[in-house]
Amino acid sequence: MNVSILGIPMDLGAGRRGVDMGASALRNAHLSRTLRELGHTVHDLGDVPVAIPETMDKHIESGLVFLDPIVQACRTTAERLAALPDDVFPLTLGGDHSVSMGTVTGNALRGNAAGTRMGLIWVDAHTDYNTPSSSPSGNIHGMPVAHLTGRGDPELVGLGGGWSLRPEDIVMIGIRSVDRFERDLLREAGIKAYTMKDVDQLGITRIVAETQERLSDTARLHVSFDADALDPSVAPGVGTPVPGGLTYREGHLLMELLSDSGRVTSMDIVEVNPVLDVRNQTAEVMVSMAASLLGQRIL
Ligand code: HAR
Ligand code: MN
Ligand code: MN
Ligand code: MN
Repeated sequence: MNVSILGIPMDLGAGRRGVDMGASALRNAHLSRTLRELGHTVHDLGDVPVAIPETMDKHIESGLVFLDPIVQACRTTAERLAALPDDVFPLTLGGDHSVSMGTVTGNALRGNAAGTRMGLIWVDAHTDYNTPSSSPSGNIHGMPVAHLTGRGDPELVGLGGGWSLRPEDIVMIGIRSVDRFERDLLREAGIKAYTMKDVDQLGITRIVAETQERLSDTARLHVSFDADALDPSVAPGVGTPVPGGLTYREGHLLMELLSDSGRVTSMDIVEVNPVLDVRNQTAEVMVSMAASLLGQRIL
């Protein structure tokens, strides 16, 4: 496969600094070499330009922190991805999870498949379904999925130029932190979310089977993997750790089974925070997750 790596070194959507260095940490953990060793052709397209928070006022517009520079970075990201041909597998590196408004939009509008239904598998401790009015923090990384489905700030919603994701084409896995009003919005939208209780009870194998069934009407799948979906013992380098996450093997099994499906056409790795990490462990684990999604097997 032709894999194109694109970094979005942005922490403007998060409540604390550091995930802007995530893309660099993932490259440092031998991402390209690992994927080449699997037989892929890998091109690193470099980074999308992102404003530095210290150079700006922390302007809060209608409850949103750093709205303008986030819109800009997401727009550039979406344009870069939409311009890539169909046979490329884009692997996008955050950055905080607000980058996924750009990555999901860009991938949905990419190549000949532009506009056809794309399923979104959101692997995360959080549902990221706040709107500007429901958000307890104003941090945009808690809001990308709501905006992708057309609710929230008009500029962020408008990134797709009229395109938006259908709520029934989204499946979330690893969930264990949902805000009060966010829960009502999720229910109202009818988005399927597998909590950690579901992971414990059903297991990853059944969850992936159900997910395939549910997303069978979509033409392709995008996997957005927030490192905080993993248990903090496995992935300590994240800004918003929540106890009780996916084990190392659950994370890998999820990637291996999604890889077996042959339907995944793009992936994000987000929320890796090297400032809080232990000897780049989290970046290394996330590189191994990407390798499993891109075909690495034990035997
Ligand atoms: N729900 C909280 C908020 O909206 C925090 C969620 C954002 N944290 C993440 N995203 N890492 O998955 O502020
Ligand atoms: Mn190493
Ligand atoms: Mn997230
Ligand atoms: Mn998260």
